[in-house]
Amino acid sequence: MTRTHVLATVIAACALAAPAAPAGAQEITVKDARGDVWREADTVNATPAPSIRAGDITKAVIAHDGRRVSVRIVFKRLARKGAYIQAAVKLQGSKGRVVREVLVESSRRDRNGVVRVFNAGGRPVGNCDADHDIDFKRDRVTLDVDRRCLHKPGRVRANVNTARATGSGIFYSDNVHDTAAESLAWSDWVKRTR
Ligand SMILES: [Ca+2]
Ligand SMILES: [Ca+2]
Repeated sequence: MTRTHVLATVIAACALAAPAAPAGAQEITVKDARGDVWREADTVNATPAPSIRAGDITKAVIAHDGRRVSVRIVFKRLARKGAYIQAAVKLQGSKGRVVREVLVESSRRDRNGVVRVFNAGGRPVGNCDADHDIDFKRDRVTLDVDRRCLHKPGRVRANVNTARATGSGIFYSDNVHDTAAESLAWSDWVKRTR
């Protein structure tokens, strides 16, 4: 799903509170560089914007226990409440390599944000229990899904890309894996704890 596509998509009007990763969950932390935000005037042309702090990821924590897979994305500064922000997190389970994309978005209309889950082909996945939380004060976005959405894998890994948009339609993007504008990389695998 491209960002243009995502922007054009009507945001559903529902918001759920997301619990933090349960104590004892197996988790890994992926650290990202600071000052590696990109400015994207369209879906093709991107230029480095090292002075931009809003939307600059500093780390992501991926956790996996017997029930849920969660990803917490921490920013140098997230955005002002009401701005359009997007966290696109792909999760892959080791069992059958099933991929789900968990998309969290907030906007002026949906300040607390919404979460939706898609399959690898970009089609919505029903019957997948997903929660999210956008914490503007602590500059973080958290999401989690029932691991049954990934066919109960023994290990999972994640790909994390984020973006925010200005009122004039300029995107600023970052990912947790490298200093590129967008990344297809996967994190290390995260085993489940019982
Ligand atoms: Ca960063
Ligand atoms: Ca980065």
